[in-house]
Amino acid sequence: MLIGLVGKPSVGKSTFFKAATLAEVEIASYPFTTIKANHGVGYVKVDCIDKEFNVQCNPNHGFCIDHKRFVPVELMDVAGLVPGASEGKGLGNQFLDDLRQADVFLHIVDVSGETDVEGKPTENYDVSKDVIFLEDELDKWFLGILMKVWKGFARKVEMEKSKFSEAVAKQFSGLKVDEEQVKIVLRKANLPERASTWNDEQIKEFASELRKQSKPMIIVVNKCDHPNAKKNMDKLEKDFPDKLIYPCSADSELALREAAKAELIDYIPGNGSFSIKGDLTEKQKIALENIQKKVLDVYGGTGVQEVLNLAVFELLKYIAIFPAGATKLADSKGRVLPDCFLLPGDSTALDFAYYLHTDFGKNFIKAIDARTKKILGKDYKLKHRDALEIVTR
Ligand SMILES: Nc1nc2c(ncn2[C@@H]2O[C@H](COP(=O)(O)OP(=O)(O)OP(=O)(O)O)[C@@H](O)[C@H]2O)c(=O)[nH]1
Ligand SMILES: [Mg+2]
Repeated sequence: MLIGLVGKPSVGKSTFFKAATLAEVEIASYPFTTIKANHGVGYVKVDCIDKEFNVQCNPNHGFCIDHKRFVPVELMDVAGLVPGASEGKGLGNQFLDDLRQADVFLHIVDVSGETDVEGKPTENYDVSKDVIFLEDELDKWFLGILMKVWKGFARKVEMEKSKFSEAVAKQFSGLKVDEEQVKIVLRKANLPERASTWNDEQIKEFASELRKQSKPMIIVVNKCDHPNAKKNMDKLEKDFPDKLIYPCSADSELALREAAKAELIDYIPGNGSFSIKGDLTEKQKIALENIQKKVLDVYGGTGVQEVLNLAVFELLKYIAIFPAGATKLADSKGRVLPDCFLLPGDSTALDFAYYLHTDFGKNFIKAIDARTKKILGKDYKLKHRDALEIVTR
């Protein structure tokens, strides 16, 4: 799974990325600080099941603090996008290509209203403009890819009587479009049956809907620590009542995670408070107090962890599954509940077996629920935080 961070320059994409991954990336107040895409590992937060079993887990990947399990997800931070990017403006559309493989987008916007459309300093900027231009650019990007092959493609599909959605998914697999998504778009968009008869407007609508379906998006309202945040956030919510909008202060999250890493504070990402444990300078103390007062007390958290969880569990509807022996929770090396995997929400016990290993899938006999010891068949529909043993021939 890949989460892509998008947005105009200087909104805090790299700050969000660094807060989530603690990777060393460049952050600065001038536009186009990021040129080459950054890849890193962030985490989603899951209530660990170790507590229920009265054990402490030892994760192979990620970590667990206070029975909160942090499961790795891949993150990508790209260069800032400006109007006309799909035609090569700004840093061009090369980095749009970096975003092809993303499953979900976090559109980072700067709620301070103090950066213009190109990320340069300004005042009273209308933040809603960013939502419109960015989605428009992404639509143009999809349309451009579609149009390169459209004429021949639409006719060929009709001639061969291929299933249209299957053919589109195959043609655009590089954009991670799947057949189900195309079907949903066709149901929603009310387009004529024969694709070769679609006019420009209809092709445009199809591209836009396909983009929305295959790259769902959260509008991450960053810099919510800023004095203008409330006013501009209210406007965004009024202008876009149907969009998923979430407040965030990437800068605050970064400060908290760095302080925790330096053992100055105890802080669990996503929590609404922290406790001081090291010797702080007066400056550090004031900075942390400000984060508590202006961000955590107001929003309940910095928003970084919440947004990652929203993307994976609400938008993409993934679930976390723990492989667990029905009689033994440790692996052969003695590691307790070493793994936690993220699977699509509609997965079955058999899908899980195949996910672990093809041989497990092929030789599947049954699954056992490690909590209840109940036997589950191959069609059992997995639930979030299930703990399962797969029994094979
Ligand atoms: N007040 C405040 N400032 C922030 C926050 N997040 C980032 N910033 C500041 O915004 C500026 C731009 O941050 P970057 O993370 O470099 O922005 P970017 O979107 O990656 O920018 P480009 O790489 O140029 O596209 C920096 O000065 C950050 O310190 C935040 O939550 N609050
Ligand atoms: Mg950047």
